[in-house]
Amino acid sequence: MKPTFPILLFLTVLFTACRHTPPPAPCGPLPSERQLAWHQLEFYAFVHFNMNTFTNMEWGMGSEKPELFNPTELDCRQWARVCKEAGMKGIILTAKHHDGFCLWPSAYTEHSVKNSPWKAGKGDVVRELAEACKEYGLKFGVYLSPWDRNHADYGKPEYITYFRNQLRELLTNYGEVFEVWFDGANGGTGWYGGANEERRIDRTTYYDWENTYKIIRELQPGAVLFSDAGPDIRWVGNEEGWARPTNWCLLKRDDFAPGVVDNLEHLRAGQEDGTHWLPAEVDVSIRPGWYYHPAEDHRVKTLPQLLDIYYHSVGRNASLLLNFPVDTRGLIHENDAEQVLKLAAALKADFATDLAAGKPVSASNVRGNARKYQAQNATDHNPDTYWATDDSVRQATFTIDLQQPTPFNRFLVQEYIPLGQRIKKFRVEAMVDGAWQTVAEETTVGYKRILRLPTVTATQVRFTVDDAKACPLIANIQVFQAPKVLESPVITRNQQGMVTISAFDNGLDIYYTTDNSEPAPSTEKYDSSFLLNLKTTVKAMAVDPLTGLKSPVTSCSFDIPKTGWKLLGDPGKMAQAATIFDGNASTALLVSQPLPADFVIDLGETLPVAGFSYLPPQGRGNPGTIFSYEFYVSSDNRHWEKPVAAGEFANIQNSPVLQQIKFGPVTGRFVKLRALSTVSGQQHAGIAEFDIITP
Ligand code: FUL
Repeated sequence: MKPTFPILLFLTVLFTACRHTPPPAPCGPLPSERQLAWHQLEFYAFVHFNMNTFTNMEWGMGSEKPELFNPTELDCRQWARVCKEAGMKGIILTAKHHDGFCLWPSAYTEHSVKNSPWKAGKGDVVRELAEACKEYGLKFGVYLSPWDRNHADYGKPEYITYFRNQLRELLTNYGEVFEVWFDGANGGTGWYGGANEERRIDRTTYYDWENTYKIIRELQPGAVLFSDAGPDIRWVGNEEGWARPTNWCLLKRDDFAPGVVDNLEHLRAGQEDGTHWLPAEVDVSIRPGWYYHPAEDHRVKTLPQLLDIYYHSVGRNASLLLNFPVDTRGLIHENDAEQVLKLAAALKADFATDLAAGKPVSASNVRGNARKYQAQNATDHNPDTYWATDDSVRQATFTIDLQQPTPFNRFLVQEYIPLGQRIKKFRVEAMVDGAWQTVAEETTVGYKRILRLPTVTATQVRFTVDDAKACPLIANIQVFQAPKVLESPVITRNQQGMVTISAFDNGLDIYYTTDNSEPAPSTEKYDSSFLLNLKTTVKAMAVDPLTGLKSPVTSCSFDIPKTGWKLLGDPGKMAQAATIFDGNASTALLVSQPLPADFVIDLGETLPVAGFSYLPPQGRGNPGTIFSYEFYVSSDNRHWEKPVAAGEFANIQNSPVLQQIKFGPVTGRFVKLRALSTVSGQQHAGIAEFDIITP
């Protein structure tokens, strides 16, 4: 029984230490309860669905007739289902966008669903979504545009009463609302009850925001308010899907107002010396537009793009508000659903196993040597416990013993933010073959920071705080080994006939064939671009050498090489001519000349021509997209007989994908594509990629 006394003594000392270790003092501005609850949502959906969906616009003028609003299969439960399956925590709906059309039967305007043919004017999209969210356990939020290009009183004090009445309707009749979203776009041209004029307002005073916010606090005390200036959540200063790696949840809030931002950088990175807790929300659309445009059906963001967005938002101390442009049926389009579910599956795989959980951990300093603040609190998956150091500490290390060589490529860390954001500088090191290697040197942490790292095989991982505003408090540390992103590779061939194949992730092997056979680890391994000067099909796939897992196969058919091809014509055209043969869909030739416009191409040799392919410019709004055309073949560039093909690229406006036109073979050295009209009547025609089809 000898050890009993020392153990008792030890326990007594420990107990005393715990009792007498005061908690850390708060540091700087702190989050409110509603902000803390919002931080935990991390990933939720935006839905842009409204009048613009039916007019194919991004910003309506306000003069659109309610009769145009008529979804054929509207199903808010489908939206909720997709969002739930994607791991999102809520949905924010554009109840009213800048054109003023209301998705609920507001008592204060005729410009709403009640005058639309949808459900014979008896429908209410806001209600259907609020109910669907409830059914699927999602939070529900509203976007109410302060700008209203429909309302006759916009710009006068009367409009503020109208705006507030609408806010009251939305916040009273549809259950709990978690976020109210106010856009910064405000004032400009509009219909304004028929006035058709430009109206500017003073963005700092017109809405009397302080009193407008009071309505929200009164009716929905738990809701966070979003705008360029908060007061609860700030815009991140871009609509591309990223925050800065250095990202403070702090801002000098009084220097900003909705729609009044002098320096976007402050919104992107926050301000270390900010006066208020004002964290960033990253809003981005899954397509180029916020609203649905059939022409963007093939431009839904891919898994690698969505992963970048996730890691550049949630991984950088911001939340992610990902937009679905619900389509004219009233559904999240299947292409969008497919990509977001791929994202969800990839994230699940990335964070499947926490390699730090249950492993021995140690810290260079523990506050008062107290159990309450021990290192283990950071790996216990309990967000309410944290590892803390003594007050004077600004540098500290935290080491995880992985116990055996373990590959890892993700490092996740969270500060205990109820007591403020503190860390200014940190490092991650890995013990590889008995020596420490620095794998990351970073700045802020905040609510959550996730680092994507090259895979290293380590026996220990060390997190070092190098500088902080006050003693660091760490709620969570996790380490993961994310699998590779095995998307099918991209194959391109340039005018010189050089083929490039790229995979989306680093460290993957690519295998390919050039004879239409199936690629496999036994076929050619790709290491750099190669020459392919014949007509054939290239197939490729990516393989993770560590796991043997394979991507789907990409198959790409190339016609004869274009090495000697020349676009003939004026120097303006010639300057950009190469872009139409470069195999790069995102570069295009646009010519400004009255239609009809001719594109004459010298193939360099006499060839049998049995068709051609045309990819229109891929920029937004169908720039230069040819609609009706004629196609000619000539042996000498002087005698152009009748067109060998003529017609319209059917549905090219809605679906600006590769067009292939085939005809009986004709022999010639020169071909001419004549643009007779463009889709939107523009007087410039354009080409992203051009090719001929040989028999
Ligand atoms: C912008 C608006 O003008 C867009 O139409 C969209 O609603 C986006 C979320 O915010 O600034």
